[in-house]
Amino acid sequence: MAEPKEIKLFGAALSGYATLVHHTLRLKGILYDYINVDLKNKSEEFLRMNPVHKKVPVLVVDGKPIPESLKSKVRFWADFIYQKIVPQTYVIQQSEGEAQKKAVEELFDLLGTLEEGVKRELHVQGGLFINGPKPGLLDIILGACRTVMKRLEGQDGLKLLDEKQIPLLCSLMDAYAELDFVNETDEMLSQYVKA
Ligand SMILES: N[C@@H](CCC(=O)N[C@@H](CS)C(=O)NCC(=O)O)C(=O)O
Repeated sequence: MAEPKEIKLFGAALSGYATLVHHTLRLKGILYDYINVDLKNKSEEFLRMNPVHKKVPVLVVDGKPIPESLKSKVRFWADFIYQKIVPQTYVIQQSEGEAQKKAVEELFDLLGTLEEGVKRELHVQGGLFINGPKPGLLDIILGACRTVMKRLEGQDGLKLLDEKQIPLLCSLMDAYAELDFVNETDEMLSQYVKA
């Protein structure tokens, strides 16, 4: 498992937003270096990390800065999965023949867009999960989608998750599928799935 090597937090002593990040890291037992930023005289190093908003906190994981925008990016891609990918799996379920083929092609396009977006905007290099060694909100949403897509693959003999087309998403989803609670849930639910 690739653990992030270096975590830095740029904050300010009186920043409530930064305090929240300190608490979260400590609660999760994550070790980090703290850099206190003088908000009246921001260092070059800090400005390089958050050149747009120039605000603390900024979390830097293996050199990759994660300012507040992460929250909206996660929300954006979570919404993309909810609004586009999940409904598309229903279209596939409810169609057959040529129409189903076309629906599968459309799903491939959506998954390709998601793959690129996650790679470009979110994935911490080498991380088992999107944000590093532990699964986060988007991993949960993706992982839940995987369960549905795998069921559809088994039921309809389709190939929906192709490692060649979406290698990053497949590796993230496979890592998620190894987690105990995922398997427990699958096992519990499988009794309700019609053969
Ligand atoms: N929405 C941001 C708010 C961050 C923010 O407002 N930070 C303040 C300190 S509490 C800051 O860096 N102010 C410096 C400035 O605006 O120049 C977040 O959640 O991270």
